[in-house]
Amino acid sequence: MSVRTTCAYCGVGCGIVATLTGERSVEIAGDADHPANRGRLCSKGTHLGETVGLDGRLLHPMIGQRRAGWDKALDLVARRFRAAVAEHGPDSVAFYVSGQLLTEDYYVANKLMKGFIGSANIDTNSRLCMSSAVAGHLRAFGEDVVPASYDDVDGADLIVLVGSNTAWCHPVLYQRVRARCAAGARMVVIDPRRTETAEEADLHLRLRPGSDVALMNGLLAWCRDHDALDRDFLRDHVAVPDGFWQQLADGSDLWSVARACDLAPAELRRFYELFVATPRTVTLFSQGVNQSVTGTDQVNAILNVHLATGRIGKPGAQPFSVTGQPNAMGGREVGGLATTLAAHLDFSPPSRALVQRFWGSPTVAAKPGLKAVDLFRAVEEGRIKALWVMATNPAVSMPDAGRVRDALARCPFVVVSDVVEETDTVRLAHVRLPAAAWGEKDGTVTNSDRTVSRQRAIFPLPGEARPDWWIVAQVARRMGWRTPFAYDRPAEIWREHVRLSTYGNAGERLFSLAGHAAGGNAGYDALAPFRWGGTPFADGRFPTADGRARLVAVAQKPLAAPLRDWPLLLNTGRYRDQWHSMTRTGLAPRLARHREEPLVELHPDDAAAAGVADGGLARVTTPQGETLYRARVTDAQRRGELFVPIHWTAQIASGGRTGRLTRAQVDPFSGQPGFKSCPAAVDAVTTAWRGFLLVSGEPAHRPDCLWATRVSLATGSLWELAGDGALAAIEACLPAGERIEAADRARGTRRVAVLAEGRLRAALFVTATGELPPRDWLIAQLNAPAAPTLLAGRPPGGAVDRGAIICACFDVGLRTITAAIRDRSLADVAAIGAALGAGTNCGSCRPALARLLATETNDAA
Ligand SMILES: Nc1nc2c(c(=O)[nH]1)N[C@H]1C(S)=C(S)[C@@H](COP(=O)(O)OP(=O)(O)OC[C@H]3O[C@@H](n4cnc5c(=O)[nH]c(N)nc54)[C@H](O)[C@@H]3O)O[C@H]1N2
Ligand SMILES: Nc1nc2c(c(=O)[nH]1)N[C@H]1C(S)=C(S)[C@@H](COP(=O)(O)OP(=O)(O)OC[C@H]3O[C@@H](n4cnc5c(=O)[nH]c(N)nc54)[C@H](O)[C@@H]3O)O[C@H]1N2
Ligand code: SF4
Ligand SMILES: [Mo]
Repeated sequence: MSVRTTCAYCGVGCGIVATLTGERSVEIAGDADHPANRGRLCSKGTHLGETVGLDGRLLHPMIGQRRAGWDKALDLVARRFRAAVAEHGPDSVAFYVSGQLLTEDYYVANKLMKGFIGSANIDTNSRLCMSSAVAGHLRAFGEDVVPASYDDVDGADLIVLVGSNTAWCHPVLYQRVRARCAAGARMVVIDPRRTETAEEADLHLRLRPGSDVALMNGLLAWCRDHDALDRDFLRDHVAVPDGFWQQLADGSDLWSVARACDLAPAELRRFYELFVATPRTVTLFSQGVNQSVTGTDQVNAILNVHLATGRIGKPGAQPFSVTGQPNAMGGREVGGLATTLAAHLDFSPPSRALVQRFWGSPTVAAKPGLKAVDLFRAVEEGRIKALWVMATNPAVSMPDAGRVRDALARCPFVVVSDVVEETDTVRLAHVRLPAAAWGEKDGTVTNSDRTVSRQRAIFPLPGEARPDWWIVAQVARRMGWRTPFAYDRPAEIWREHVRLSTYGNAGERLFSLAGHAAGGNAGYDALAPFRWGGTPFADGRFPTADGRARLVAVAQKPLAAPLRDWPLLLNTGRYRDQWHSMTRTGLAPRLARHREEPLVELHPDDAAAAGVADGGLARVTTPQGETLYRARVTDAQRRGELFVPIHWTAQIASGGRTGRLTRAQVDPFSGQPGFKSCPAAVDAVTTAWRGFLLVSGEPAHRPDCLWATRVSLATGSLWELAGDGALAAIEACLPAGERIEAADRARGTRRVAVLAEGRLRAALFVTATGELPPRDWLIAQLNAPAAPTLLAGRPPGGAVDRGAIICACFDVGLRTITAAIRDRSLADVAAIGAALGAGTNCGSCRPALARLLATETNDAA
């Protein structure tokens, strides 16, 4: 049986054909007919099948540590929310939801909070993700509409990627960008880091973090001075505030901008000239722009340039804010942010009246609710008496996450709906509700380019898991609103959502799903991907009162000089093969090996100053907290700037807890936190020993030492370790069995292998000063008959070490690739593919392959 569905992960929204191969196993292929990906998938999508097992799943409602029936759990939730509202008013309760809910789930949660409880205290993790883009769109266009589509990428001659590591975070869209470049388009990357995306750019502007407004204002001034404004478009379709051009003149000459951005005037000029010469330009942006305390201004600086040069609403000429989560866009459509009401309506009296009439509800929230950071502040201060978290892990992903965790621990009543049993947030819940996961749910998602697709169930619901919409509707009914929440299936919710989008909408709101509810339940089941909104702004009309877009005067804010105690800036972001807090990608062995440990990447000069060695441990400290990382010394970082990943949690590692480091400063318009730059310091951490533990299955207990990170394997788990204490505690993690041991006092090494029936069950390798063997061969020995060279950590014939896994699809390591490039004189990425298979499936590793080719050829020359 094959099911057409949509990927669980990013906002590209790739179509998948999933073929059931067993009770809980599935074969994943790209859907050749889906407009978002035309059959392609990245490493994460390709390996979705490794994440659908039931180990670690939350399968029953839990009250405290006790299993409870659904009736009991739902009654308790309804009673506690009702009691809080009765005693302290509607604003004493809150929902914190997620762009990983389906549209139908989201719609019901929003309806319950805003229309029936009567508060707008429902905010979403999209606040942390693209609320600055939303605020920027509202200021410029009057409605939160992303005008671009993926087809515009296919039609662009210049693609500018601002604050986006597209190759890693929107990989299938990135392949479309590269295909366009192969056909002659240019690619400019604006990012302080030399990412794999930047490595492939025709021009990489490594600007000073936070200087994007200066750069874009400089571009706009350059366009004006070089006769590149679209005067007709400005006259007919854009409102320009008084004094806009005079204000822009300040500090927008090439030299001042170059200084502000820490760029060479010549490279800046090259970008500006390229832009002026290329009418068909798409500027694609994401978190490097949004996640800033000046994020909304940065968005408007980009939109200003596109509006003033008429590069909007035309094929191949668009600003393009891409969304991160699979249904971030759907969340915006239903009004899941505390600052919007529903269906792109706001809290104005006529909008409220309209929505209230449509819902037939007793009340509608009168004002915007608390934005995420304020919401958790209210929890901390005891103003929120009952909180319901759905499909997000705020104890990890909120800024200053340690404080959020404390706030959750103090909240009188916390409900968490999740698919896994243990997360850093779930741990703090009074009631845990088992949600249906990807592969079990039915509904719709909207991707970055407004394409709505169905997610369809592949498996039956396991245990007592239920879809999120069902759980919310059940609570609503038990709170007394039976009829408005009498849904039996997601199709009914979808039809209501479609009707609301057209209700009292004679074209004032571009968001309309008119015509997409037809066909009843069967039509919903068969719903093919479609894009709403056509080509917005193609006629130059904008959804403002006067039909004009707005230029918004924005000025570069002064950037603070480094502080004495916090001389560095901490930048945070993503790895290619992990998704957020790793509750799902962390299960996939093939995804684990790209980057096994959380790294702090830092410039050689900063490493030298702090005494940090490549491959050693380093402590990153900020005013909020501290945590450890493995150090990677690299000139891909600018001097003075650190980069760390957001993925590792207490479930997986003792260190790498990035959320604790970040600060809760937000953009004043959007409330989005400035995750990308936080004052920080780094220092070296030395330990008495370093080692690794390899076990079939899980260790007897979790290794407890200064550094312990878990890596999923197909046959068990690998733990990278470092510490000072005695090894007895670590050895206690080994399973029982026949032991073979070796020790070398001089080098402080100790090696233990545990066998059962002659097969390797576990191994512990520790060293005080020496080297540790590569892990690959030993991993392959797990459960195999013990080789005589086990304790040497290498095969009888000598060393084979594939190195870090570059190609996750075919499991090809770095050393294998470099050797093949050298020995077989491979000249391009295609030749590597032909020789090793690497890069020929999902293509996510193609930038890495290109870089290996470049370094190997350089070394050879
Ligand atoms: N593999 C993977 N893919 C994902 C996700 C994932 O967890 N893993 N998550 C998804 C989600 S929800 C999101 S929101 C997207 C995020 O996708 P991206 O926005 O591409 O990802 P990030 O790594 O957060 O940050 C992007 C870049 O912004 C740069 N940057 C930092 N400061 C500045 C600055 O001041 N100016 C500029 N111009 N750039 C700056 C950073 O160096 C970084 O390379 O990814 C989605 N896709
Ligand atoms: N420092 C720093 N912090 C960041 C960012 C950054 O760049 N830097 N990026 C921010 C951004 S853009 C984002 S989007 C957030 C992401 O942060 P989170 O949303 O906290 O991350 P996830 O790990 O995706 O959490 C999703 C949770 O929902 C569960 N889940 C999965 N599917 C379902 C389902 O169908 N139903 C239910 N009920 N639960 C489900 C998962 O098990 C998991 O626990 O992080 C933000 N935090
Ligand atoms: S690009 Fe990758 S993660 Fe994103 S939707 Fe497509 S397959 Fe999934
Ligand atoms: Mo995001």
